Amino acid sequence: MMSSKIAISMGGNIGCVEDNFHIAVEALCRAGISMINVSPVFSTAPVDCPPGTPDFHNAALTACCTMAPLELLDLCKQLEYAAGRPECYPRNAPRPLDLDIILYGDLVFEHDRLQIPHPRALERRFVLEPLAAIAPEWIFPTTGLTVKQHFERLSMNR
Ligand code: PH2
Ligand code: MG
Ligand code: MG
Repeated sequence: MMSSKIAISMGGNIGCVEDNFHIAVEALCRAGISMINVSPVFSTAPVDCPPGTPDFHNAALTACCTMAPLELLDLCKQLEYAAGRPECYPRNAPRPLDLDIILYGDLVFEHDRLQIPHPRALERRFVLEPLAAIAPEWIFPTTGLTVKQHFERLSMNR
C-alpha cells in the first residue's frame, strides 16, 4: 500500500493538553499510522484569538500514513471530539485538542474541507517551531523552501 510521510500540528489551551497529545498519538498509532517523531511541547501565546484566551501548548508529529488525506482529516476530527472538543463553536475558541494536517508528502491538495499544505502554517511560529525541531529539511511543495528556512524567515521578521 502507498505510504506517505505526514506532518500534523497539535495544539490546545484548555484542560490537560499534554495528556490529550499523548492520547492522540496513541490513537493515531492504533489507527495504523506509524510515528516517526514527536516534538517537544512548546508553550505559546495565542495568535488570532479573542481577548482573554489562555496560552496554548503546541507540538508537532511526523508519521507514515496510508490513509487518504480526507480519511486522515476525519480521523483527526474524531480524536478532537473524543478529547471533548464540541463539533461547532466560535472560531479559535479555547479547545482541549486541535490536530491540523500541515504536510502530506509533497502533495498540494485543495478541497472545500481541507487544504494541504495548511494555508496558515507558514505564518505561524507555533506550527513551524515544533516542526523545525523534528523535520527541518522537509520542503514545502508550494514554496520550495524547507521548514527550517521558513522558521528562520519568521524569526527574522519578528
Ligand atoms: N491555533 C489557532 C489559533 N491560534 N495560537 C497558538 N498559540 N496556538 C495554536 O495552536 C493556535 C493559535 C487555530 O487553530
Ligand atoms: Mg488550528
Ligand atoms: Mg484545526
